[in-house]
Amino acid sequence: MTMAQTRAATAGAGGWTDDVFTNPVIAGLHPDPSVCRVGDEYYLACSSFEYYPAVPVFRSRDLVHWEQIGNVLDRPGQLDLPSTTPPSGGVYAPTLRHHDGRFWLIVTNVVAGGGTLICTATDPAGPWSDPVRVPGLAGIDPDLAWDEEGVCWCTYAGIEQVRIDPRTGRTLGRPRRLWSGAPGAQAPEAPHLYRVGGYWYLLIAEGGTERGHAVSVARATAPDGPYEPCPANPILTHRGTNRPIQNTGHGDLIEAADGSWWMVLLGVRPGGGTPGWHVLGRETFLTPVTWIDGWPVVGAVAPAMTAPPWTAHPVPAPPPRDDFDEDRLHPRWVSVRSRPAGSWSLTERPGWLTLHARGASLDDRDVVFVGRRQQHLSCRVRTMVDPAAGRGGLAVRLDERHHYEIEAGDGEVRVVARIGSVRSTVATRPVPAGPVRLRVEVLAAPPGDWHPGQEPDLLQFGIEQADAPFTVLAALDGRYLSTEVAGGFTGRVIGMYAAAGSVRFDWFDYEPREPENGRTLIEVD
Ligand code: 6LW
Repeated sequence: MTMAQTRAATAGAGGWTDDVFTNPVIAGLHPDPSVCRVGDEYYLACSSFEYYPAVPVFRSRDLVHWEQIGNVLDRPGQLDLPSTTPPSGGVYAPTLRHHDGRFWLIVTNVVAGGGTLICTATDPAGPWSDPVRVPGLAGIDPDLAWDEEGVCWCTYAGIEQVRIDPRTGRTLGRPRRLWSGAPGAQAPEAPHLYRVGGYWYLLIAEGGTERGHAVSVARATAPDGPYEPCPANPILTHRGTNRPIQNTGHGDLIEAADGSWWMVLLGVRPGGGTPGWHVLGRETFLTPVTWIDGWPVVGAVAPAMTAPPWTAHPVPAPPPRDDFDEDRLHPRWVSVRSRPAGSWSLTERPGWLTLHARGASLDDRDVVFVGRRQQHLSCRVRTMVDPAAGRGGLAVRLDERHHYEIEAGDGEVRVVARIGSVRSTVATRPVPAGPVRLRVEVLAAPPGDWHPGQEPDLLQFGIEQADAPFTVLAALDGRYLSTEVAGGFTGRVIGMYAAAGSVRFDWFDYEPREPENGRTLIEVD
């Protein structure tokens, strides 16, 4: 990799210089992207698992710069994730389409009593309708496609298909097996169905969402087949390569306003030594598609790629600091499973976010937590916490069994690490009464220093005081907050929490950092 490519690989979300854009276009925990176009605007939705609100929705004018405009399931009644929802359960793999003047979103809620849900909206920023349930559908990764007669075909993992009435959720007829991808390949899933020219194309993922992930395609002259597999399958995979982006799969195709074709897909950026740990979850990437002999052809997905000729619509990045001065939270803020009224307030102390503990800690499924996805391999996260009436702080979380936090309360701050069944307080420090500034510095390992056992990143936890800009209390190996260690489908989320009483936060600041600066190690004090 050249230095420019290395920069691009680690730069974060959808930047661009001259004629090059950087992948991922939506960094951090944003997998299973599904995209549609209305005129010259693009809309994209992706998975959210146990986080609430669910199914983030983005808008773009160029497929490269994306702005989050809302969430599909963002009010109780639309979605109630019980505390029995396991990590990586919940809401995943949506399909977003525009048909008949409306946006349609179909998604699965993978919890007992969940199932397939369909929501509609005229404005993709919301409000979205209450979900219509599809009780007759027994598979994940549902897709919706309409034929010329207006018949709606729902295709899902397996790969199976059934006609449905998307307004009522009623299935019409019996599901039929369409195609299962390559013989012997695991997990045929993520189907999307498109009419292009004289054919119906069935795009699927196969090989599992780990390093073997791939995209394959088949075509037919009718939506229900029979399907003929593409002789060049898989049309995209990075398996067995040394490419910096891995696990590429779960794609969705889009024809741009200028007639060019593109694929959005998920991938990961593993770091450190062997076997490589990815810590940000599965992210959304963009890559061009051409058509040859009636088949889509997809090149390898690179950290820096030639931008679409019409790429010129940067989206203003949200300010790094959230001062909690507005009367609502930005849609990027997520909580774990739910955000019950009464557990949080922006008005109790104006200009502060107040969190009221519910007797649960970060080890529990109903912790009171408000956070955002970590989107950069290196970043600095700070918050000002007032623990006068409770105990809480700043956490980096993968799930209930994998998290690091710095917590203030009872006259001290402490750094706690939870890794699987091991839980340990690794540092404590007395602090004067009053608000405390907490900081987490995430330092990506520089690729040049590679050795087999190297950690993907290092997380420094500490406090900022008037006479000491950053006192590091603990530096912890990032591999234990990676998907390869914790398992599951998610990635890191960094945020504020209350473990006891009422804890108030004046501001929260998330600042991307250049990985090259990252290794300016500060000694643990
Ligand atoms: C999703 C499946 C997959 O349902 O992972 O990578 C699952 N693909 O299609 C969860 O995101």
